[in-house]
Parts: sequence; structure tokens; C-alpha cells
Amino acid sequence: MRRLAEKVESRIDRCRLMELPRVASRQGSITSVEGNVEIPFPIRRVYYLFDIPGEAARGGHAHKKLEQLLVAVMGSFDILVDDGKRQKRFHLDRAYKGLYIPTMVWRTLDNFSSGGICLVLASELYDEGDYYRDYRRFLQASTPAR
Ligand code: T46
Repeated sequence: MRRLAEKVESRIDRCRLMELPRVASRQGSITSVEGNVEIPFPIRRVYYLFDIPGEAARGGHAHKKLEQLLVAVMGSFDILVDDGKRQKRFHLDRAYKGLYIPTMVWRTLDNFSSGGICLVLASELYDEGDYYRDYRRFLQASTPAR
């Protein structure tokens, strides 16, 4: 039983920092990402957060189906992830590092540096029906009924 539990990776442990491929030269660097190659999903949407006041928090929701990769293409910010059982905090501050977030993980972004830009590669088109924006509903959905 214990062995089985060890084998089943929790959703929070599937959130991971990924180092993206980088080609550096004296003229600068380039990072490219292909869906289903460097990251474990096809990319169906790209969006970015910018002009974010230092005291602001973004996110505060989870997704039923959507997977994402977050990148601090400028500046830095923190991400708190929560799968309903455990929480972890990550810090992004490099254009060649991404945080992968699987489905059903509550995320909150804060502590944005001045001029910070968060690029997001997403597995799905925008769909408001895919969101849990109420934490209690998210908890109910992520905890299997006994
Ligand atoms: C996430 C974090 C990192 C759209 O019309 N299309 C879009 O693709 C998105 C992402 C948002 N919107 C509209 C919906 C709202 O009226 O933009 C407004 C703000 O969206 P939201 O409150 O969801 O923004 P954030 O920054 O709290 O969250 C977004 C993503 O929604 C979310 O998936 O992980 O960025």
C-alpha cells in the first residue's frame, strides 16, 4: 500500500521548474519551445501579463483541463501552487526557465518586480467554463467523495 502511494505522483509534485533550451552567442540568446516536445502538451494559446503593480496578485484559480507553462520573460515573480493538500512556492526570474502547472492546481502569482512580464503557454483556448475561481469548489472537486 505504501509502495503504491509512493508510485502515484501527487499533482503538486507534477508542478516543476523546467530549464528550456537556450542558444547563446555573442549577439545574445534565443530560447524556443515546441508543444509536446520540450513541454508535455500542445500549445493552443499564448498570453502574457504585464504592467503589473508590485503589490498585485494574479491568478487565484485552478483549471479543470488546462495545462500551462509560465515564464518570466522580463523581471521576476513568485507562484504559489496548491493541489488542495499541499502548497509549494516557486520563483521565476530567467527567460529560459519555465514553471509547468498541470490540471487541477490552484495558482497565485505575486511579488512582481517592476516591469515584470509573465509569458504563458497554454494547452487550451480561453474557456471560462474551465476555471475554478472559488477555492471551496476547487477543494470539493479535488477531494474524492468517500
Ligand atoms: C493563469 C494566470 C497566470 C481573456 O479574455 N483571454 C485570456 O486568454 C485570458 C487569460 C483572460 N481573459 C480575460 C478574462 C478576464 O476578463 O482577461 C481578464 C482577466 O483574466 P484573469 O482574471 O483570469 O487573469 P489572471 O491573471 O488572474 O489569470 C490568468 C489566467 O486566466 C490563468 O489561467 O494561470 O493568468
